[in-house]
Parts: sequence; structure tokens; C-alpha cells
Amino acid sequence: MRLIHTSDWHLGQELHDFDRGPEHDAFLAWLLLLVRRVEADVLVVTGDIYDSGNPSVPAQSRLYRFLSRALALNDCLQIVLIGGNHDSPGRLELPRDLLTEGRLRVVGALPRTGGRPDSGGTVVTLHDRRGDASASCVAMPFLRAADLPPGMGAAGVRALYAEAVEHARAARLPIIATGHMHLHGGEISELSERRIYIGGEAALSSELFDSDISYVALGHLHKPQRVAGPTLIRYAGSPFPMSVVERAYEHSVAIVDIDDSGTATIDLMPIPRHVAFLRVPDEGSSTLEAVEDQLRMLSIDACALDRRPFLEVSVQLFTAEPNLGRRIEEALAMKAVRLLRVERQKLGGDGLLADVIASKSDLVDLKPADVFRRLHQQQFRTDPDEELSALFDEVVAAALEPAREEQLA
Ligand SMILES: [Mn+2]
Repeated sequence: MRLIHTSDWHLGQELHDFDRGPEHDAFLAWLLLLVRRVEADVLVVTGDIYDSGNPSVPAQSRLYRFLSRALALNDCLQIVLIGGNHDSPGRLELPRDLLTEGRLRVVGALPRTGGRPDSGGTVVTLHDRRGDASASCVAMPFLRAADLPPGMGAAGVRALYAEAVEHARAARLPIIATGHMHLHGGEISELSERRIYIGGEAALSSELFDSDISYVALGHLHKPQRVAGPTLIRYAGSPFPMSVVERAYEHSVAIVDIDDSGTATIDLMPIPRHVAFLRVPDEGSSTLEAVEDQLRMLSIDACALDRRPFLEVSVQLFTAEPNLGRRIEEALAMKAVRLLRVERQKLGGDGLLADVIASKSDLVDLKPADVFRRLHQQQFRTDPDEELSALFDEVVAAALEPAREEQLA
């Protein structure tokens, strides 16, 4: 059987107020054609379907339009969607009662039976185009604290997977597992992935997955990558750069073929880039004069507004430069780009919290962990130790997650 694994769509995402909708439309149109062209039996989307727990109307209609077209155009296609840490479990599962056809399975949160977590309830039987059952899928979503057995920490995650996989083994078919998590050894994209904690751990071990699972389809890390482990484990990655740090990735979807013996082979299909993503300079920062020169030399073809390249600029500053914005704008005069932001690299400053806050343009760069560290320095003249920092990060991560209470009864 053949499945397509894709992830981290972040429908509804905005980049400094620029809408990514046209990029999502281009990606989904391409994906729709791909599903047909490669005759995929199954499409698996491993979380962060939406960028926020309360997605916009256009973001939701984009998802439903895609799903209905994909199912209508491909008679045998099955689709499995799981919730990520950005998704509201309840909102994702909202249309559940309409999904009587059985070809679309949405798992926003770990299923419950009689109020108790029931990881066996995640198992979905996958069929090939002849209609034969040909794999069992453990459709495990992002796991929240309330899903885990109390007091077990990360071992609870292993227990939930073990129970679900045991359930899947009963069908004696190749097993596919999904997840939305950060595994040790995975390469992160600092600006665009929120830190997550599962069972109190920032990253889990790939030993979580048994060697008899044919393929582990993961979401959360935005760079497409394989992670070493007892079996074939892969992050599909996001469909296009969600931030400037992802601009050099070759975003792709994975086409996974699983033979009757359960052996998986992978073919990566690069996703065409609808909108270019530029940074000046390419790495680090340059003096204002060097940046101006480089900007003037940019050669950009005329194009529709929503295809104009995104641009980030990073300037070294030794003193305050009141004309910075105007000088950048002038250097970019008539160039068809969308300027996201101008990063100011202040050299020689002592980086006090008050200095950073005083410069409004730097506010977007302030991370809660930075503020915490600077306040700690101000108060106690030292950095917070590792344990305190980790606890703080965990609290922030919990505060950013859409609430579990939103889940349907
Ligand atoms: Mn995520």
C-alpha cells in the first residue's frame, strides 16, 4: 500500500501580518494532484493542522474544501488527521459526527472510553485500492498531560503506545504509528516550533517505538528528516517555511510504500516553493551600508502581490540609527518584496531588559525565556539554573497549548 505523509500545515498562519493563505492554496492544489498521480491509498497528516487553537474561517474552509475534494476525486483514498500542540483537540474533532463514510479519521485528542484514556481507540484499519485491509494505523495525536497515566512521566507515553500497538498487532497487518512530539536527535527550527513537554520531557527517545512498526509518521519538527531509531521514523516537515530559519529547507512530502511483509520504502517529493524567502545578509548581520548595497542589487521579477518574496534584513548597529527604517525603504524602492522585519543587532550594548523593551522593533524578538532570564539577572545577578529554566519553559508551553477541556464529551 502507498501512503503520503505530510505535516505541520499551520493553516491560518500569518507572518508579520502577511497572510499565508495563497501559499496554503498552492500547496493543497499541488497535493491534490499528487495524491491522484501517485495513486496514494492513504494520506496521513501529523498535526499542527491549524496554526492556532481558534483558527480563522478561511483556514477552516481551506481544510474542509481540501478534504472533500481529495475524497471526491479519489474513490479509495483514506485520510488520517491527528492533532498537534497548536490544534484545539475539540475543534479539530468537531465534524466527527458527520464523518459517517469512514474514509476520514480525525483524532484531535487521545480517545476516552468511560472517561478513561483509551489508546486502543486510536487504531484505524487502512485499506488498499482493492479494498483489502492492508495496514493498521496507530493514529496517536499530540499527548497532553491529562492523557498520560499519572506519575509515570515520559514512561507513560511508552505505555500508551505499547497498549495501542498491542491492539494493532491483533490484525496481523503491517503497523504504522503516528505522533506529534520532539524526539532526541531531531533538528529543531527555533523560531517556528513552540517547545513542548510530554510527561515533563522536552524530547523523547526514539526507543519509544518498537522495531515491528513499519513506519512512524511524526509531526512537530518543521525540517523534513529521518530520526535514528529501532525502525523507520520520519518527520515529514512543514510544506513551506513558517519562519526565516526554514528558508533553506527542501520541504517535501514522503511517499511511503509498504509491502506485504511490512517493509517500508520512502520516496521524497519536493514541494514547489510558491513564494521565495530572502534574507539580507544570508547569514548573520551586516553594516547598514553593506545591507543597503545588497538590497539595491536585489533583482526581483514583477509579480502579483501574494507572490512577492518575503524579506528579512539584519543590520549591525553601533549606535542608535534614527533613519534606519527610511534608509531600508529607500534601498528597496520599487522592489516587489514584502519586508517582514529589520532585525537590529546592537553591538557594544549590555543588553539590559529595559534597553530591549525601549526599542519597540525588538519586542517581537523577546522570548518569554529571555525576559525571565533577564529579570532573574536583574533580581539575583545570576542566570536561572537549568532546573528552574526548564520548569519555566514547561509552564510557558502549558500556557500556550489549547486547553484539553475543549474536547468533545
Ligand atoms: Mn507542533
